[in-house]
Amino acid sequence: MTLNPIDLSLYLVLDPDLCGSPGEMVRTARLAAENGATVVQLRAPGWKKRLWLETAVALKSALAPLGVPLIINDHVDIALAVDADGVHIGQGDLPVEETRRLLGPNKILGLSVSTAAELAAVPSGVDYLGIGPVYPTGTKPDAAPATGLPLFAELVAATILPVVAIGGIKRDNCSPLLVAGAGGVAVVSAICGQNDAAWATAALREMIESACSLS
Ligand code: TZP
Ligand code: MG
Repeated sequence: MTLNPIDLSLYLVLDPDLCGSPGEMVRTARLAAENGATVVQLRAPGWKKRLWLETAVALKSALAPLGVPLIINDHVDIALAVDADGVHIGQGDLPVEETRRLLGPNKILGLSVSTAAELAAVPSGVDYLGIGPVYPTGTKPDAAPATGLPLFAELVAATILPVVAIGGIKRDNCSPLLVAGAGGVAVVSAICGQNDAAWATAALREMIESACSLS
């Protein structure tokens, strides 16, 4: 676990298909980090490990000077190999205990949760939760059913862990999630594949700031 709590407020999850290429993923990440993204996660289901490694190295070089943490989806070995800031796992990945043991005490560990039962089963060793999908999403075909805002709010209220909301989040629907207690919003298609990723990020950032000033 890190001593400094992670700023989850605008969490970009990269998508290779929407970005178009590994190089475009790195460019998107840099533009987002320069325009208000506070965390970047490399997520690339189906990629071979060599491409994971090369892209993670490039992302780390782009993000570290900007002070934006790099989180690796699923793969503890890649996170350790590139000295990334942490790992994000889902319910079907290595369990939290094993992931934490491999990762050591000083890296960030995030866990995806979609239901009250999954939330009740979260063990210690997790630094933050990704809860969702909150809204329907076309980006992750195997995603759990959307929680909707009322259940999302209940889940946030039932945990002391910082929560980032994910799934179908855009500029026009992010505010209620922050008002409900989320520490931030995670987005894929609201930034990846947008014509102007810098503008898309800055516009989301503006909505987040105004929602946070309400809550
Ligand atoms: N996990 C739950 S929903 C999702 C992930 C990775 C995809 C969210 O993508 P989008 O485009 O922000 O709806
Ligand atoms: Mg996973």
